[in-house]
Amino acid sequence: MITLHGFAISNYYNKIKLVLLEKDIPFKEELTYPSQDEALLKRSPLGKIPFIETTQGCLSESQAILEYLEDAYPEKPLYPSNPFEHAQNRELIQHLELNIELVARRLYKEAFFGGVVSDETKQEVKEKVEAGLIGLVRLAKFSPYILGTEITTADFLTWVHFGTFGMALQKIYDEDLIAKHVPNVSTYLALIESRPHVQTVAADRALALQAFFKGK
Ligand SMILES: N[C@@H](CCC(=O)N[C@@H](CS)C(=O)NCC(=O)O)C(=O)O
Repeated sequence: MITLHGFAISNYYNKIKLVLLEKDIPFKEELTYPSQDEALLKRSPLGKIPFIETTQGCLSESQAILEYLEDAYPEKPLYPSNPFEHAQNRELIQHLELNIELVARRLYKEAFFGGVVSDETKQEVKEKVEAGLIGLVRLAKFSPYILGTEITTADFLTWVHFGTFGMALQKIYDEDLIAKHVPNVSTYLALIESRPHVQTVAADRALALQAFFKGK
């Protein structure tokens, strides 16, 4: 049985959890916080979460974990079987990660952790995130799923990431930048949120966020 380590406010954690649930892979969750303890560093090289524990050892880096789950549990595929379409799925995921999530992450210090981000950084991040969202729309089909008629990994990841950076963008800019650039995004998100496993991850995330902000 797989053990998923991390905590439910992390989007990287939630992305693995949602895929485990959607693929019907048995797993248990273990609350683990990032740390530089030697014991943790042996399981995740920079002491980050999430990581999974398998009978063969530990794996970190959420995208590598997803690829492993798809290869090791092919019964319920979440990527298209056609190699080009599979690559398009990864293309969208990588775009989302590199050109939006990692850019917006520079705001998290102020949006979530009580720190301060300079106005210069806020302006730079806004320009880059908006360009990233416009690029995402160029890749997306929304017919009705992000890359076509079937739900795929790209949809689950879009939902998870939109939830986290959407919250940060709203807090910092007091504006819904996702809705500004992604046409009919609320209809699309409602479609994804109609799935019971998505609702489970959303409910667990809401509880974890409540506890996190209470402790601030
Ligand atoms: N590239 C990693 C990123 C994981 C990551 O940034 N995890 C955060 C929590 S969301 C973390 O552990 N941060 C603690 C740290 O940076 O020391 C992945 O995709 O799994």
